[in-house]
Amino acid sequence: MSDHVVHVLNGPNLNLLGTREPGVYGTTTLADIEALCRNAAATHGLDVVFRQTNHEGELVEQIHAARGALGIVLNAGAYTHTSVALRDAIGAAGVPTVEVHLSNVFAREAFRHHSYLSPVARGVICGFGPQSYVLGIAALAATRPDAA
Ligand code: CA2
Repeated sequence: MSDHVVHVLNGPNLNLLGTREPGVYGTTTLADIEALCRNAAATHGLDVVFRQTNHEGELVEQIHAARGALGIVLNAGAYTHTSVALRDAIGAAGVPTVEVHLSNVFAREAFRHHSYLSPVARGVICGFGPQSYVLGIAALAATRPDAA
């Protein structure tokens, strides 16, 4: 079984973290976030599958591939605000999904205030920088079926 595994999935442009726009997204790289996620998961006895893609259909495939996992921590990037396909994939996969964002999307442009994913997400965490991912993993661990 893969019910001790959390899939941390990242969408478009997040591979550029730490190299561009540090004023908005900080100086932490995606590799740094992967290390944070692996450490956080280990404290809960969980393993991590960590992936990034710039392609919407690939992200759909990665969500499908998470079937049977404990959960998904998903930063879909800009697809959050545009993608019915990702929303349908989350619904179809039936895996608890925490939508995360580095920035506080509600403090930014109006087009970032709407998410196609939030209605099918288990919950949403935004605005805490890389800690949004750590909090997402903690939320899945705290609400897993065998949690006290
Ligand atoms: O705050 C977040 O995590 C976002 O998901 C980031 C997305 C943005 O479209 C969402 O509204 C909020 C953008 C990710 C782009 O990442 C970059 C990193 C470095 C340089 C440029 C973009």
